[in-house]
Amino acid sequence: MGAGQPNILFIMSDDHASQAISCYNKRLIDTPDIDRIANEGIRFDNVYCTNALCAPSRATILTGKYSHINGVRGLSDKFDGQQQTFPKLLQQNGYETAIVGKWHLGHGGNSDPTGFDYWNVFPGQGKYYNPNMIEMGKQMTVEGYATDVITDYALNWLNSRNKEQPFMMMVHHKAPHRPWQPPEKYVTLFEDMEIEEPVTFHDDYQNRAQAAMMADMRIEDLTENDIKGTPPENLSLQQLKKWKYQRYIKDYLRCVVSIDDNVGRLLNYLDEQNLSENTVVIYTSDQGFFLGEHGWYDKRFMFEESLRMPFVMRYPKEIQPESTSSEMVINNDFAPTILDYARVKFDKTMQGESIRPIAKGAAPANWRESIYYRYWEHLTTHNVVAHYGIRTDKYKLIYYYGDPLDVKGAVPKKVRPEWELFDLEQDPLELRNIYNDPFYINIVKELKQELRRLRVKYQDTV
Ligand SMILES: [Ca+2]
Repeated sequence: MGAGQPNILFIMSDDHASQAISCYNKRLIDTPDIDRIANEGIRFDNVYCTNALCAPSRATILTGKYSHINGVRGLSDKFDGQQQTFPKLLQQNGYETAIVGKWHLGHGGNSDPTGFDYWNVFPGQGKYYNPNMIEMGKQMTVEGYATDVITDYALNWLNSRNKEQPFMMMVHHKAPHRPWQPPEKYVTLFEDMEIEEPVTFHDDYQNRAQAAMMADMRIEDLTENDIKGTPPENLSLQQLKKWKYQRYIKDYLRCVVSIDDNVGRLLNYLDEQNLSENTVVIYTSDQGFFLGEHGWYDKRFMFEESLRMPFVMRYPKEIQPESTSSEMVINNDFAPTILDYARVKFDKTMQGESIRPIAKGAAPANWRESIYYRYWEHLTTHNVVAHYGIRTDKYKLIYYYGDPLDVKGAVPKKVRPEWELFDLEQDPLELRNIYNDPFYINIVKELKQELRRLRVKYQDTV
């Protein structure tokens, strides 16, 4: 193995909110295998995606760059695989590389996975049952449940890899993405219990920008396909919402239990092969998700539940067990971090920093104190207004600029621009927009200055 380069196992699920991982929050579910990574390594508590949507987050993770630089601002944009990515750099520097599962960055032309010695991915969103897969360009249908199938292929590849080289494998689950279809063995799990609703379940969207009221992602609007059944007749709107929530959250959690099982399979394999010591294991999700908070499902907004990504990492050689960090991390940091562990240099056009020193125990001097976010897909599915903003440890300032700009797929309709400010200490649930409160005039001024600085720094001044 070249110059002490560790193996890297990057496991990412789709739409897995940290509220549904027990090392972050014990309210909903027990996830012993994901927790094991945190217990034997580090749990990062403030990791944020910079555009809370599947394809954009994936493009940012591969390139270390913001959406407007890597070209994937929304779901209609295809990824240009000719650009620099961390898997390519690893491949050029002694690693054998692979990706299995969800790709979701387009296919054909320049959009097939590049930088991988082996790839076997779903076309588009992928299916839960008997999924179609494209293995190195060849289409096939595989019998089984997606999360198990992906892990099977991952284990097969690990077994057949070239053991003279370090490996980097990305295992990308479709679950627990909509339509939340669980494996057959778990379809009745949680059936006899009532899952507690989140405290903001009955949010009425008052005292906020119109964007929240406009959004079309309320629990009561979940379709029969989503909840796999027909609601009882004569329910009031409130009763219907509560009924649908139980159906929704239970299926979501059933999918998560299966992910956790399959994370366990990979961890066990590393143990059996004596690979645990020399492998960096990461578990994350492409962004967070609303699990009934604010009365919603889905993501897109810069609000905490969708902005926040789970991120746990284990590397016994460097990371103390049961470590935690509250430093602000963004998904642009993943590529520089992995390259840092692999001892591979990268050019500074990547818009992130390595968090390896933080995981080792000390944040570099002048570590960031604010993060920049931008959601570009104006008024598409779920009718969310495009916005950008800044989050510090105490405040969040969001600007709904109300213009579709030239983003592919965006609806060409302008809406009234609006600002939102939340005091995250006083109002962690983000229920009260205080942008117009005179008490915060100076805070707003400072945050706008910092927002401008970040927009210039990241070359996003449109
Ligand atoms: Ca996603």
